[in-house]
Amino acid sequence: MGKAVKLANCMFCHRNCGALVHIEDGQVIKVEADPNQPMSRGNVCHKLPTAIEFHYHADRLKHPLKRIGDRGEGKWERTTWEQALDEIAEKLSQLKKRYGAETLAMGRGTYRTYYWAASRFLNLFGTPNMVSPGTICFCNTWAIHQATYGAYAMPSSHAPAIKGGTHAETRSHESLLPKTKCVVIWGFNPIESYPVVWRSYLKQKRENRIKVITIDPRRTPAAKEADIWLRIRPCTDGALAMAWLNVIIEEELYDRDFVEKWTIGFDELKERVKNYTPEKVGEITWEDAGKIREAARVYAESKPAQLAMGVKQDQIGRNSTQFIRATCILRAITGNLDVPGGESMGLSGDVAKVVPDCEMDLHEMLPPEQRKKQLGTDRFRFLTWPGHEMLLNQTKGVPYASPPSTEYSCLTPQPVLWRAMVTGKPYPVRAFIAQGTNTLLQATSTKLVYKALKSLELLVVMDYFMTPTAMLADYVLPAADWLERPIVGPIGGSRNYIVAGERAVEPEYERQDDYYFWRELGVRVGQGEHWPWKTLEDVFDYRFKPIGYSLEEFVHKMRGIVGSPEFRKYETYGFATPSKKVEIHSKIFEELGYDPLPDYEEPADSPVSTPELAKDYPLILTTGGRVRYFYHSEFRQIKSMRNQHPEPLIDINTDTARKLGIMDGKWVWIETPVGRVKKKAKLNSHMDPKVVHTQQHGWWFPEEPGEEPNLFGLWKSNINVVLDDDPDKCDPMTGGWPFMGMCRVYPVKE
Ligand SMILES: Nc1nc2c(c(=O)[nH]1)N[C@H]1C(S)=C(S)[C@@H](COP(=O)(O)OP(=O)(O)OC[C@H]3O[C@@H](n4cnc5c(=O)[nH]c(N)nc54)[C@H](O)[C@@H]3O)O[C@H]1N2
Ligand SMILES: Nc1nc2c(c(=O)[nH]1)N[C@H]1C(S)=C(S)[C@@H](COP(=O)(O)OP(=O)(O)OC[C@H]3O[C@@H](n4cnc5c(=O)[nH]c(N)nc54)[C@H](O)[C@@H]3O)O[C@H]1N2
Ligand code: SF4
Ligand SMILES: [Mo]
Repeated sequence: MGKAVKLANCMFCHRNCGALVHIEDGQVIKVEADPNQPMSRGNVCHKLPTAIEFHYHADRLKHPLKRIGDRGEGKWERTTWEQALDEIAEKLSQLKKRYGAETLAMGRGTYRTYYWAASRFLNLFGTPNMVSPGTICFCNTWAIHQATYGAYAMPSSHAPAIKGGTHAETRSHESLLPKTKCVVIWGFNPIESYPVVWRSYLKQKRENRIKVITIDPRRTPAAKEADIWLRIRPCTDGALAMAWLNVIIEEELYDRDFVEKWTIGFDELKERVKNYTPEKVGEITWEDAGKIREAARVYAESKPAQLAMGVKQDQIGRNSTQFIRATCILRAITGNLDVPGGESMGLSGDVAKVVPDCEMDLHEMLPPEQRKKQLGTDRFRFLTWPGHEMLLNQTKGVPYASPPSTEYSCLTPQPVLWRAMVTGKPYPVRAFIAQGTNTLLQATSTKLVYKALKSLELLVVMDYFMTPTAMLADYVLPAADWLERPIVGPIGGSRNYIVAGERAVEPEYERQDDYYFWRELGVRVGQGEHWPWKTLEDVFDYRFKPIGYSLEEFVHKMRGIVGSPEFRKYETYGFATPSKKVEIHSKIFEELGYDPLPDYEEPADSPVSTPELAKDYPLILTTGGRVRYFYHSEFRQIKSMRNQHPEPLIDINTDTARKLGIMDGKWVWIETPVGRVKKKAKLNSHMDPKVVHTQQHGWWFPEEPGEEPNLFGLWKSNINVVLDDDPDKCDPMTGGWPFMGMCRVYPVKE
């Protein structure tokens, strides 16, 4: 077999950095950064070298498994793919006959695999119910950008090669920084979440090329480095954004020309923000009014500037959409939209020609009557079919704006799905397929999710490892990792580049890639004509055809393409919104029955909105700040990572801890009205005395027994066990649930 070096792309996270995979006699012997992949250019993170440990890990799933004991009992028999797929297809057809296609729901995770294939299957099958953390991570943001200015605003690029990734980093990348004067690091901690991005900020900052404003309740490295650090009360970001708008409008720091020509609703906004003086917002956010005012001025006066938004904007519950709307408007009225060094929009050149996800998903095949059945659309109308259809329509005829795909902006809100599963209302949901998601760990209200999954007639999980979620399944299917499949990303329309890597090795044992699953299942339920491509390689040959390449040629000749930066495209085409302008007053939101202007609302649980609750649960709890050694619930069994961070931690103010009898490094209970879990205390004098923060969500213990009731220690330290996803506490437009709440903390008695 000999030696080979394969040009692969990493998919431990959605940045898709280039990797050189050295193979000897069929074995992977070395994985290193590829200096020639144009997005990463050799700049990778510490996860890449763990690829071999991950790939050959003894606990990786090797064969399809079928449950033989009670659900959760941990009794399995080995089965074949053929048999598993036949049986799943048969069961789905039965359930469809009995309850309608909508009885099947699918859960996807954060981007790690090809979810358009799942959408394609679901749209053809006839169910509108896909759930995803996308509702509280990026997909909402993407859709809100689309509603406000018709396309997603990402970093403009004028460097020879773009570097970027999803989410916060796409709005803030180093290749833009040569012109950028100011970066606002908002609810974003890139040293842990995107180390590669952090390195570039730090460099620019240390060279005095950018000003940094950091908005975070914790003193993160970005807060330490910042010119201004605003330590706000969690979830009051919306109020802060309104105060910035107040200062920028009152002091006339906005781009008058742009506002007059290219926005609608400015005068209404001017009225609205009058209420939000820095003094008033200082009281709401627990931050100094003078600092709030100064930060707004620095942002508005350092042109061009970028808002590097982290995921927290998506996770504050009730006020999330309106807060994100306010940041969109900040960007627009300060003249930072679609300018070099600011944030550019849309796709260009060959990037725009590759067949996009929104074509691959076959959304047009889902009949109108099935769209109407999507759970939650009576209440959460924006990130579901009603809003999705409006977003699809408005992009028509605007070449740089790509229409959204179903798996991006058409998501059933999770809290509604769990309730439908448990109650059978408004209709029975009897089957769930989870792929690339650890449902029991990522979602809040874990007890409810558990009950929902236990109630099903069919639960299929496709994953790398046996997880707590997989323990409850009827079928557990072994997934191919990124060494075992071609990785091409991103062609969803959110980023103006595409990078491609080849399959480095054939899958070990009986692992298959996720595409195989959907195709084979599709063929078995009568969708055969819609799945012409046998392998992922065939799929990408098809998708690259418009630019004249096969996948193999693309990988070896191009490796990646970067759309040439084109700025102020709106001057030619207008914005892809109903009014062709930036919609400060949003017609889409108005038509959907929501407030067309941004505003602030207190979180459902807070010292202000629930003072009674605060008597018993006096501390504000915010969760999930990333730890570099893990990726959500992943890597807990990867020794080289786990050794660096063996146990779950909670950050707590030193004085608060002393008063509560809590010692550094000791176990504490974190209790809310919903339940309690334990973590180790990490004392910190910079935290607000009334705020605690639990690091990296998704804790389970693969070393512990998996069968019920233990489920790999699911109930012990998983913070989502104590958080509440009551729809009344969610964002009213998207159904986004809060990853925050109120709690009390006390020592665990040995
Ligand atoms: N409390 C709290 N909870 C949070 C957050 C928070 O900040 N606080 N953050 C939320 C956010 S932003 C997100 S994005 C979600 C993430 O939620 P998820 O994306 O569901 O993340 P994981 O829990 O890691 O589950 C992913 C599972 O998929 C498997 N997997 C990985 N890659 C593949 C693949 O290619 N194919 C298949 N079949 N399986 C694969 C992994 O082994 C793992 O078991 O969590 C959310 N949960
Ligand atoms: N190592 C690692 N990297 C990851 C992931 C991972 O699980 N592990 N997940 C990936 C994914 S899918 C995502 S979405 C990104 C997320 O990565 P980031 O966007 O960086 O998000 P977090 O690390 O959750 O939180 C960022 C900061 O927000 C602060 N914060 C908490 N509450 C609030 C609040 O109410 N307001 C404000 N302004 N700040 C607040 C926290 O203290 C924290 O420092 O990371 C990606 N990268
Ligand atoms: S940043 Fe993401 S894609 Fe790049 S090496 Fe690290 S885990 Fe892999
Ligand atoms: Mo995320």
